[in-house]
Amino acid sequence: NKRIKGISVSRPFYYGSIAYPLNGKKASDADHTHKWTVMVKGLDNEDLSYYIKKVVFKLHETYPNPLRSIEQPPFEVSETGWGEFEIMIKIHFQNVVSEKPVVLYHHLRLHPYEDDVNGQPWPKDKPVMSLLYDELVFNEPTESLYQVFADH
Ligand code: SLL
Repeated sequence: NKRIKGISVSRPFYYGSIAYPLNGKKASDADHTHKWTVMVKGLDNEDLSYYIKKVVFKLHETYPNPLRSIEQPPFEVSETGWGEFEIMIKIHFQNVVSEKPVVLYHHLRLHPYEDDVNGQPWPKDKPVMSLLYDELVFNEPTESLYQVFADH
């Protein structure tokens, strides 16, 4: 599987979280205040599975089975809870990519940092989103990866 010297290819994606206040709605646990989802997703909901094999999310150890391995899209985990913490996100690539996994860290946000832009308090039922745009860059891709990307 020969590599192509001197070039790199890249793919855009989003990663992060969205959290909804439960506002007293029943959760599995009475002290849970939010429902949240942490995710790795494509732009315009592009299916990323042609180059991503699985995504492992490492949650806080207060969660049962904190290592959550998601083997097909959507690459996301939804939970309820009461606290913010750092989530480790490990992206494993399909064999054709011939690259080691990439590790990202995301701070799960449940609470808005500031009041609304108008100086109004953040509405109690408004979700809090922390979604970041990034690009996965592959230097000197294999010829087969180059072909897979050319076909998508
Ligand atoms: C904090 N350092 O104290 C953080 C830890 C952990 C949040 C937050 C677990 C819920 C469950 C949960 O929400 N953990 O036990 O099911 O803010």
